[in-house]
Amino acid sequence: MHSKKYLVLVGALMLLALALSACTAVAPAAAPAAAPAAETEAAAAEASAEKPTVALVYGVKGDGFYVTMEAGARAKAEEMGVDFFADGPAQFQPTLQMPILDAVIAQQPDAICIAATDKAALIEPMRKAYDAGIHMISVDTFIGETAGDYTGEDLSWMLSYVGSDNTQGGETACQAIVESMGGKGKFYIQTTQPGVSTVEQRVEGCKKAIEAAGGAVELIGMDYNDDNSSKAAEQTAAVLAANPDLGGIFGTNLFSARGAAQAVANAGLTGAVKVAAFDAPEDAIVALKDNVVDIVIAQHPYEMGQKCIEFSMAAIAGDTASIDKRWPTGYTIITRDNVDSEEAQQSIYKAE
Ligand code: T6T
Repeated sequence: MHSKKYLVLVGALMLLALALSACTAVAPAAAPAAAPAAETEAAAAEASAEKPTVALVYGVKGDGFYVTMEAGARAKAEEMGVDFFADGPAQFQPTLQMPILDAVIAQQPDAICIAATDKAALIEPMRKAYDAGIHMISVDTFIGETAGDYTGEDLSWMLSYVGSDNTQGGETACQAIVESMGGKGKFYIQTTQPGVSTVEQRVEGCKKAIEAAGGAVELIGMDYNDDNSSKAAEQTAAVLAANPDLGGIFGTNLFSARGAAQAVANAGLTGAVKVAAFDAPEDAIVALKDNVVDIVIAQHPYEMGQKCIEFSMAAIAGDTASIDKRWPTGYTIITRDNVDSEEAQQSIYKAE
């Protein structure tokens, strides 16, 4: 499929070159040159009508993280002359994301950037896209059991994994909370679902930070909220009620942290329970300023979207050698000390 489009493009360029040389080298024979020029125009028009197309399949609709990623991808696509479209499920669920991926494959884009909602369930559907001749790139989440390393044989058909270093992010978040708890006390984690690569790694990183406290910090529990902040708030409220001496909470993503922060504020425990929020929607920044949240880990979803378009275009042009199999996007760590800085303000996610 790619080759057909690009043969047309190459053909058009060759015809254009021929027409130009006909105009300059054989200037007196102007009349016969008119026919090839007309043909060239038609071929060029056909080629430009066949601009490459890249699709983004994100994790869930209306999540500021993916809204920002889509904005980055769209801006880069416009800059590079790429047709772009994006879609994703109403809930962060593989069963809802798979039919969307199938519908995207049916539209035959040249490349797909995808945030897989489950690291196992999406492998076969994504492989189907690759078998249909579509270049495949992971954004945000990865698939498989190799921690996002696509250099091995099994997943070598995946071009790249563009996303945060989530283990490191989780460790940074929890180190900060352990420190603000004075290195001791009870800790609780709010997370989304099993099988989601990003939040799994954040939990892993957080546990490292807790273990580094040498037993003085106790992880009393972890709940799954299904990416639902109301459920996260209810679960956290129950834990707070049962553990009035809780010291710290890690919310592993936007919805987990939102629910945890609401529960802490509702229980009148602002300041007494330290909260780390992964992701940076506007309300996390407000909670930080209000003392409800103590650290916000802002990912760089806009850059993820941009990078994915760049890598897609390199692949479409046949230049896979220039594509990094792993492209870690960084973080902006936001605290009350730097929240008003330009960098922190720029890293706040878009709401729409
Ligand atoms: O934290 C992000 C993303 O990195 C994760 O994979 C799923 O949740 C978010 O989209 C935030 O809601």
